[in-house]
Amino acid sequence: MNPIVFPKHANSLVKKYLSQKVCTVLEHQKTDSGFTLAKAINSGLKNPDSAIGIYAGDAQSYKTFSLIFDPVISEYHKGVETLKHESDLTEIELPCLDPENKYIQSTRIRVARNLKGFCFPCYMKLFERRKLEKKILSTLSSLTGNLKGSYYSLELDDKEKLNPLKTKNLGFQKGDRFQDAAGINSDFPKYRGVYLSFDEQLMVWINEEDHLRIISLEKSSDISSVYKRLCQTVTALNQSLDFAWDSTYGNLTSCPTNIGTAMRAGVHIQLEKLEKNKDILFKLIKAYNLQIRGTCGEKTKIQNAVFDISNYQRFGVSESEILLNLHAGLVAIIKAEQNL
Ligand code: CIR
Repeated sequence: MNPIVFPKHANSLVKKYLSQKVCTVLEHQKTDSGFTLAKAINSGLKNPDSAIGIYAGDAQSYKTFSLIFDPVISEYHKGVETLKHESDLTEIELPCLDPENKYIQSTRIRVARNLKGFCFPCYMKLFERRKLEKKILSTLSSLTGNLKGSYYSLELDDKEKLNPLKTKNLGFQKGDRFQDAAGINSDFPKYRGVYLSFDEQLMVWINEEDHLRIISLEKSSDISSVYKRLCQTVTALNQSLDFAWDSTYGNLTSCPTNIGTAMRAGVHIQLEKLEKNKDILFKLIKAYNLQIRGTCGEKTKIQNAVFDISNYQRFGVSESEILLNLHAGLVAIIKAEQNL
């Protein structure tokens, strides 16, 4: 193996913790499916502006390469002293945040899940993607009531004029250069697609960064209702799909920022005054351990003062703690906007 040399200006967590000593121990290790350290860190090597810079190629990667994953996880998921995770998917009642929809345009909660026995998307072969899509589609077809919907393959995109992938923004796009270098885009767009419920409040992305991204969304600020739909879907799917899970790391995901709950709960919120007083907004974001993303997704710009605000931490906290904390943070942010 060539010596691993990160560009001088790279500032990723993987660079910080991949000492020569750790490298020497890990460079000849392989998971049972053949995933290596070189493959895991390729995204960080090719993209010096990576914040994290490492992806898991299968469930076993977290244990095989724990010498590098553990310190990265501990630093990203601040406050996690000993690695351990317990999950709790019980519904929760929270007061409505913005009943007149003055600030919050939409609420979205997603969880990532991967299936036991399959490599993760950055290391999947074409036949595995095909097998996985088929398996997940057969489970989705058993959803009932408001969870019923249709599947739109990304492969149909150019041919079908009425395909919602063309007419609506369902969010599933080819991965960015970070995901590309990790291998997540291989054979794109084959065997990828979006399941959309008829009421358009549930989406399931198949074969994106994780095998499944289960997304519940509403054009309201009703976190409890959005979460209830998510819990119903995850529970229903889990009856026939075996999710990759570990008692230390919780749900196992491609990116170590998502392990644990694998949940990102957030809103699109318009904050015209706070946009001009970003220091106040940033203080509140920090105080409540939240994160801001751009209007159109991670690493995009803020348009029209619309911020995507969500939980930062997904590991070492339970799902209900995430939601309570998000709710409290948004109450404080809306109050600050009103006071300006
Ligand atoms: C990076 O290392 O910057 C990318 N692989 C993306 C990491 C995941 N997202 C994040 O930290 N918010």
